[in-house]
Amino acid sequence: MSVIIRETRAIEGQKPGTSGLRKKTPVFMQPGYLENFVQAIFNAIDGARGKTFVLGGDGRFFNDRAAQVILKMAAANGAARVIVGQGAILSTPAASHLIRLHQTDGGIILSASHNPGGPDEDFGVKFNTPNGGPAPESVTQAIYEESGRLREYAFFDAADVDLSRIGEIRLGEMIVQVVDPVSDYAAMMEKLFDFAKLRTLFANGFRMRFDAMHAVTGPYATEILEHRLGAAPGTVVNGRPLPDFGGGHPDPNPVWARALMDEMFGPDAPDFGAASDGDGDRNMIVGRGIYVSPSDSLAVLAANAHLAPGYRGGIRGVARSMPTSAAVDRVARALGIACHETPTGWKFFGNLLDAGQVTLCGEESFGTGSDHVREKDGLWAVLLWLNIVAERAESVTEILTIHWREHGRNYYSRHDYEALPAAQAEEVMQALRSRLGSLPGTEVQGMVAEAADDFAYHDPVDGSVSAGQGLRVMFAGGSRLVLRLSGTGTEGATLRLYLEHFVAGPEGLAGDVQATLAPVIAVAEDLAGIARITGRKTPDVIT
Ligand code: G16
Repeated sequence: MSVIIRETRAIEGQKPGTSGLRKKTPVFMQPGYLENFVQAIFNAIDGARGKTFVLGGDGRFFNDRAAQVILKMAAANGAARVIVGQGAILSTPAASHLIRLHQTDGGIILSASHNPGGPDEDFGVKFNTPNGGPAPESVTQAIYEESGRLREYAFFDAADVDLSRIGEIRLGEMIVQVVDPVSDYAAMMEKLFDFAKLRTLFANGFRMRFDAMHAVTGPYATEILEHRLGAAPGTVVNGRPLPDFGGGHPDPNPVWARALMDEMFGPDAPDFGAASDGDGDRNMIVGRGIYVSPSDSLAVLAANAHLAPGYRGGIRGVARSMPTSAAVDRVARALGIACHETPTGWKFFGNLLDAGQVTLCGEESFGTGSDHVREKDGLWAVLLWLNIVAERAESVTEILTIHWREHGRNYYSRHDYEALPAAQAEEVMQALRSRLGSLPGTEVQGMVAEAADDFAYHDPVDGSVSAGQGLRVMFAGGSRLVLRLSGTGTEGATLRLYLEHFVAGPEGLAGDVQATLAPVIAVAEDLAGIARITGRKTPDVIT
């Protein structure tokens, strides 16, 4: 067993996006590719010598192989210890928690999140910093520069480490500490939520369906919901993680979690439905016959968080990504707390959370979380919802309806156009960008534009500026459209159009979402010309 230095060519284009580096699995499996990126991570953080890291992933195809490579590279780079989930499994929020719990020097998470997995699908690697959160732009930029520069990587030539048993194993000088992926996370949830109350809820016949989508939350949800809270066996469906997620998209939205939606809108719907994604950081909440949009979910959680033990003292502030609806802004105003608007990407919440300026944050892309970790957290959101349902003794429909009556309703939808030729997507962006300056004060199809810009974020904590984060047009009365390019797709370009329209109520709170948004959709076509430029008549995915 020895450290060997292997040559690698610098591989172009390994720029980490909104959530680490995501590529097709065969790209990651090319000789030296994963190794190049991992070495770049170590180089970018001044080496791994003497450091401790967390390692785990969502179990998708190549997860196990990649974990072995990373362990051997960590050993060769002089790391002192790597804490790894049994079987190389850790959900993203559980990894974030372990980084914080053990005050490590960061962690490497293997996942392409909600993207499909398998030999021909997607794989991903991301680095989280010692605060437990995704690396900020300064770090991802340094990794990118390193990956284009380095010519060799260090590798420890040894047999694979047995990750199937909990305990400590030596790999050269380094200690590999294999831990149960679920127990520390479950213990944290017990502290944040009223488990006794939730046990009573289930004991009294409350019925729930949790769709783990054959992804990483299966074991977490089964342990917490069925074993610790006494939910009926079978509450968790698709609970066995599979390397290809059973062939589906592990993406908890009405399109990809169709079976759950059908059940929740069917004749024998349970009281509560939820789903989580590949790596466990996203969530979707569905009531009996009612879908809760992620933006509304964030607003309801902010308004009711004080009902759960972990947030009894109230919340200090909230943050949402720019494309997320302004529903939570209205709650913040009512509570008299600050509301921050950040670019898309969980990493932008990190500074605000670390500085204690916000307690809850969320994104339209099915992400919600709090200061308990530095990632969005799917099961956490589900448990907070359950805690609120139990405390209020009301259904999801009642909670949402009462919320809209009090705060008004921000009708909201996102239209995705996937796998577009990059030049076409850029042409659409440019069509709108070129008109931004002339829009304010003008009327487009009967709607008055009040403001328009290319969103730039000024981080109030470290003063950094992130420009070019999405084009937005705000209309009188609280309507808005936003256009941006996805940072997580792996095939061509994905264009996202976010649509919003505010109704103060009490009339018009129960309208059809797409019909209510029709005027904003028409204005978007007028301004950006998506159909005209791309030839696409309808979006690929509507959420
Ligand atoms: C990642 C980030 C999220 C972000 C999303 C945006 O999600 O972690 O914070 O909202 O990407 O994706 P896009 O750029 O495609 O709109 P995840 O769940 O994929 O890690």
